[in-house]
Amino acid sequence: MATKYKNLSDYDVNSMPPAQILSNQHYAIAVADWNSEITYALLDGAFDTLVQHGVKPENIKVVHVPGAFELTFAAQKLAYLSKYSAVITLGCVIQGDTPHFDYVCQGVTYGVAKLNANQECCPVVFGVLTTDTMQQSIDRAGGVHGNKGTEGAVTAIKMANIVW
Ligand code: INI
Repeated sequence: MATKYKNLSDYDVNSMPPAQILSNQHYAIAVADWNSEITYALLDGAFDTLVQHGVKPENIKVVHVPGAFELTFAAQKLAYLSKYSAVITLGCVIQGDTPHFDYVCQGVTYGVAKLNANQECCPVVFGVLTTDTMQQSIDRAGGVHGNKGTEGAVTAIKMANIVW
């Protein structure tokens, strides 16, 4: 498992673009309200990391959707506005007693992957936790394994600032 080797909040600060550049960029975050005790911690991690690197709080659009399955629609809407340097999706899907988990995970994973393959307005970052237990999610939402939201923000900044 990846987090065995990497803390989600660890990154090389020196590899980030200067705050001066980021202060002129707009970012969007789509966050699912399912398992909000987790996803709001991811939101804090993503938002704070963007601001820490120079993005102005007023240049960060946050959109709430009911569940992870709805993240694709929100991300598509936001991406096609062609206003944001990147869109970050944040969600938390936890294994239950039925195959519903697999369908939600599959839906959002495929949806975000498809968005990245089929549009060039901006990158869409996958900040969705898919875990077997609530504890595994807690550990990745500001716990012992860091914060997936922080990783999402760092990824968004890096993707948005690649010189092609
Ligand atoms: N949505 C989540 O974000 N996390 C979950 O763990 C979850 N579970 O377990 O069912 C979940 N389901 C709701 C789903 O994302 C949609 O909102 C729903 O199916 C309506 O489209």
